[in-house]
Amino acid sequence: MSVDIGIIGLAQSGRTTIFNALTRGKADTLRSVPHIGVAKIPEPRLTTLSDMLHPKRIVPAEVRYTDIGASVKGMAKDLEISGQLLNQLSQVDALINVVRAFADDSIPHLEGSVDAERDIITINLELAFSDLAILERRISRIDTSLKAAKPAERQGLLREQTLLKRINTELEKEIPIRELELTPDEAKAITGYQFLSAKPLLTAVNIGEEQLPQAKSLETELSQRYARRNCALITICGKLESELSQLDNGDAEVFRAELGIGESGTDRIIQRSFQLLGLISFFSIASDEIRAWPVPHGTSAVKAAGKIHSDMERGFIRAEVIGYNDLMKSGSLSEARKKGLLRLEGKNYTVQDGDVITFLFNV
Ligand SMILES: Nc1nc2c(ncn2[C@@H]2O[C@H](COP(=O)(O)OP(=O)(O)OP(=O)(O)O)[C@@H](O)[C@H]2O)c(=O)[nH]1
Ligand SMILES: [Mg+2]
Repeated sequence: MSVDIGIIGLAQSGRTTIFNALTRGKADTLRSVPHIGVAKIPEPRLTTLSDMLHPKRIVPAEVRYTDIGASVKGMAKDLEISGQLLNQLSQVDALINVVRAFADDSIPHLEGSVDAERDIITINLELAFSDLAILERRISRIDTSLKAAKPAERQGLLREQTLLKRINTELEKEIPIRELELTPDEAKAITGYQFLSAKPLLTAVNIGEEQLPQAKSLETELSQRYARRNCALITICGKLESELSQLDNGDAEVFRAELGIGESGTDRIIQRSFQLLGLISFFSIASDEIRAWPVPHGTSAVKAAGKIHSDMERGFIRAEVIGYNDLMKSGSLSEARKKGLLRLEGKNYTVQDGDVITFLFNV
């Protein structure tokens, strides 16, 4: 599975700048076209594992970022933009909304002033409008279908319509779908619609360098107001991070230390989006390669094998599993084996974050 994240926001909010920071890219900020790039998910456990097992290669998990290119403002009204945009947006697993907080008189704001909270609300409304338009169409289409429906079909249609109407009512009260309590069946019934307000959302407040001393307090304050279920908020200095992303890690760290910013802002964005998606990592060790794989919480061993190769899923026999911490305590795989810490697990074993797994399979 590749993880796909869409970067949205108002015009000139810094989307392409943050896209460049995340992907270590050099996309031209002057051109408002879609950009696609890949970022490696920072995973310190890969380094420790590699120090212990000395593989030839280590392969981190990846996230794919799409800088949508167009502003989502007015998306629901402008049908021509909305068709294309919706197509792109509906395919991503999560959204990052870039909101401008940096001050710069040479870069005029669409609304005449810089006001991050206003823009957060605007974007949330845009996502809700887009979903409301889809809901309205679908609800009336069900009305039409019901007239000609056979008794056997009626029940399913009515159930779907009741659910859609309930969602519609909540959205009209400005409650996004990601905040609703849906049963697994209900959630499944609406996945096909790819509602935008149902996607996990990370709001990235793009601050200027001069705001760095307040980054933490601003983040806490805005998070209290806007971070909810499946929705988080962080502050990031996009311009600085995009410059640092062009340096090698050692040099970037020296600069960070000088500026008094500890953790890398891009690492934080990547990790937070990973958490928002409910993903965990397991590690495979095979043919001199250690590799991190992102899977949703609750993934079974056989499905995890399928992430690596469909043959592994089909011919699955067993998984040889050890938790990351157990392996670290043992000091080596052979020591862990001696101590009986390597477990043999079957198809239905639920993979845990940090599991180090070797799959045994038939081809
Ligand atoms: N001063 C300052 N300028 C920034 C910052 N972040 C981005 N910018 C500038 O703001 C302008 C817009 O940034 P972009 O990354 O192109 O924003 P965008 O949302 O992709 O813009 P469009 O795609 O053109 O709508 C560029 O000139 C950036 O250099 C920042 O933190 N401080
Ligand atoms: Mg751009």
